[in-house]
Amino acid sequence: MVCHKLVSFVLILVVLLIASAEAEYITADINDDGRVGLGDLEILAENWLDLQCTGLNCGDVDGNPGVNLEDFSILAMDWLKMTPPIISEFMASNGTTL
Ligand SMILES: [Ca+2]
Ligand SMILES: [Ca+2]
Repeated sequence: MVCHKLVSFVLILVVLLIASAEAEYITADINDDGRVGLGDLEILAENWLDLQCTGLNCGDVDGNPGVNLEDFSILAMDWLKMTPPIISEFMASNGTTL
């Protein structure tokens, strides 16, 4: 009975951790620096209306080939969003790191 509760607790914890990890992902972080800003806008602008552009590295944020207003609107919605820093056990125990 106790083992059943422990397994259920661990499963719920794993699901919550996976859900929170996905929530931290920022769609429009084109240059993968952890925040959406001018660097991402620059990449999107360089490839503006390029129909051959596919993939995040060239500014195709929505996954549909080409860089257009839909990609820009996603970037605008994510503007200035930042990925929260990952605090490791070492950083948490070392007061000089933070
Ligand atoms: Ca970025
Ligand atoms: Ca696109």
